[in-house]
Amino acid sequence: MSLKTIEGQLDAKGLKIAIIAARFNDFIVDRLISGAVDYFVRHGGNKDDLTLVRLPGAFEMPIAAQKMARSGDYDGVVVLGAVIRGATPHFDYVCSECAKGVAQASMETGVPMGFGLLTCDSLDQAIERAGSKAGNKGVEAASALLETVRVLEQL
Ligand code: INI
Repeated sequence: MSLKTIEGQLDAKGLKIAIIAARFNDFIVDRLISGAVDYFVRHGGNKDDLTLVRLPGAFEMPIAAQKMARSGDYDGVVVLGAVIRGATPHFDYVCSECAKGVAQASMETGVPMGFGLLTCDSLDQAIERAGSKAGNKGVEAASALLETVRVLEQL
């Protein structure tokens, strides 16, 4: 039995992508940005079709994601940041508002968004996910976005 299946090709050719990145923990986030940019370019994307927006922290990213998605100028948005747990509950608010806001912006606008927000208990965990032991979550977010853009085109 053959099953009708819709899948996305990992081809970034011609796509206009917004990359929204936090300045907070920039030495980690810069590695996520490099990973995402490298991924798009190695999958046929043009660097000139990528737009990078820097914002203070993860909390500010959803509003920019929403505005860029609403502009109609982008096929997809990838959000990159790193939240590292401190001594107070601040971490929980920043993580949940960022996740909720990005999901809401994506659903409202119909523009797919890759969610590359590290939510770590320690700096070591963040380093591991920014291009070392546990890979690069910027690459994973870029890849998930690309696949989703190409699937949505066919639905
Ligand atoms: N923002 C981050 O992106 N990462 C963090 O680890 C973080 N911590 O831990 O505080 C953080 N806070 C700032 C927040 O995103 C806002 O920029 C700030 O509250 C001003 O609105």
